[in-house]
Amino acid sequence: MTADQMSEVLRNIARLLELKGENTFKVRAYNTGAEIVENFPGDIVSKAAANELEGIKGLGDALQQKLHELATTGKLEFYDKLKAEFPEGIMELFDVQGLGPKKIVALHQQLGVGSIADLKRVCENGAAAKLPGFGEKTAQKLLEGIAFRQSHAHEFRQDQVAPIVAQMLAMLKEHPDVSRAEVAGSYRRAKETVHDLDFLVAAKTPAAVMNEFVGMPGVKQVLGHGETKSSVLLESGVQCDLRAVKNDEFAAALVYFTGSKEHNIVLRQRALERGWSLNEYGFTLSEGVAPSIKKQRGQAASDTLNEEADVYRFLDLDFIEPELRENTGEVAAAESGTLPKLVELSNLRGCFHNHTTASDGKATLREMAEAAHELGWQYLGIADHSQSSVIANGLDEKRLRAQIKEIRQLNEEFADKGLRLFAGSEVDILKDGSLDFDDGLLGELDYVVASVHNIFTLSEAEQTKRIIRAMENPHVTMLGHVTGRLLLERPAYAVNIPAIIKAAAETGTIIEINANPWRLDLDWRWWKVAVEKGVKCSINPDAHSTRGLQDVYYGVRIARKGWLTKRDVVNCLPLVKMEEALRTKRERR
Ligand code: DGT
Ligand code: CA
Ligand code: CA
Ligand code: ZN
Repeated sequence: MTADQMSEVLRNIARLLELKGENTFKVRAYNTGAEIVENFPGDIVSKAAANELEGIKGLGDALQQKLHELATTGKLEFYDKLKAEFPEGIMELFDVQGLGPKKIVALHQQLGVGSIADLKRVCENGAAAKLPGFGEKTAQKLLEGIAFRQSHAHEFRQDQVAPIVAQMLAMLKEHPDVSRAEVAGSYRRAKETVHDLDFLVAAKTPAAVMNEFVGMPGVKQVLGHGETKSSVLLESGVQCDLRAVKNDEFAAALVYFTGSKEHNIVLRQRALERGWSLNEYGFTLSEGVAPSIKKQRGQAASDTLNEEADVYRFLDLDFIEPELRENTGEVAAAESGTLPKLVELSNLRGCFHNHTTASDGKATLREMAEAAHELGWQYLGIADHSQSSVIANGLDEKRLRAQIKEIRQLNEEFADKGLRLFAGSEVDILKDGSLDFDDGLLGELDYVVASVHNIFTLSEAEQTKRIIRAMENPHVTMLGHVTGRLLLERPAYAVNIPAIIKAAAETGTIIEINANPWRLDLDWRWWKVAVEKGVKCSINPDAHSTRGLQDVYYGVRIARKGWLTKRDVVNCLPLVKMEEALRTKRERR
């Protein structure tokens, strides 16, 4: 049981209690509990197991006991009983875009809807539209939401699979028969979503490893169980494939199973041109190569391949980082020695898009500053929501001015520690492209992140014009989550990205990679174009808690996938250079 799993159970209880019509205090207690567990700065699972939760603010006796039961038994009787009162598919409904608890209650109580399939039926047959507060338009929107979800069924975001990967690698590496273990496939290539997880081990006698793999806790179904190849479906719905090879085949196998397919095809073609055939076990001489050459070169080259770099060297290529293996020019660049030196997590010196308790964050300004210092950063930008974002408790002018003052004061204290706080704002871009604060106030800030948070349904031309107008404001330092997408949940709104990139270059506006694993926006596929035009990137976690700061990890992976170097990413700059960079656009006119 992990902290995330415990938190999910509490959140699900809150949802089910809400469906039952329980009072809001009780519902809120579970939601608060879920947040506390999720953001707890320590090992809350061990604490719960040891019955040491007393004194944690917001966790009452009842919740403490439930967490103890979960941590020690992996189960919760109260939750199981509660779930049994509802149809099995009820929780799926919470994942449909545009469907909140109130609507789910209405659908459940009045139309007996208990799954996505039921929901689809009542939206199609007109029954949903007749419910109070629904209407034709809502039913249509729900159908679109269902269709989007179904088109991404069996996909998972990075944050959903990262903990599984860590656990699985730990388990495999610990096995006495395993000499090497790696994750391969789309996860290793840092795709924003993956279909399944692929693991590779080097093992002399793989049978015991395969047995342990198919028998591990959390396996719901064994899809395949062979001597060198097995496949399981986990309770979480994630499929994991495991391959075992001999140690001297490991390097070639890792290249093969990391993919992508398209990258592999180019490598294999290159091998053929050199008289070798390449498969998952290594290079062997192609059929038809003259026996004299065979004798001279030896039958197989596999035993000379110890690491992936050896495989690439064999093909006269520089080593290609896994993130780049999508056949978008990486092989040509590896041949000519022009691959970029990709940005690394340790290059970051700070970041800019972060929220505090002043708007919808969970940590105070001071807590966020301390966490940034703990991460070894030189600076942290605070960008709480602006007044139009009412649901997110956006700051009005008065509260923002007060926050600026607070930040300036805190800076005096943190100067000794070597951390600088920048006063910013995540300012809403209004419908016409104007901003939520006037230029006077924006000018008092150290920087501004401008974002679209509503009216996603404008035409592409209008949405593009709206965003470009915002970028034309000299106070707008950077553009937040450019397309508004939520991976697997909500598609990007219609917007002309090349036009946005062009305007960013012309106005000197930085574009963010929103590193929240739900967003990873701007998408990695656009960054080569952006960098060619001279656009700079800021890797921003959009943190709503101290733990959220660590989402920069996902952002760095996506930046690497977009071929970005440390020079392309502004928040790799040391403090003094960063201060200059924040002023550049404003001083252009
Ligand atoms: P996904 O769909 O997110 O699981 O993406 P991948 O890339 O992880 O795809 P997967 O799991 O089907 O296969 C893992 C790797 O194995 C893939 O990236 C390349 C390699 N591979 C699998 N099937 C083939 C194939 O038919 N031809 C070649 N050249 N490579 C393959
Ligand atoms: Ca895969
Ligand atoms: Ca696979
Ligand atoms: Zn935002």
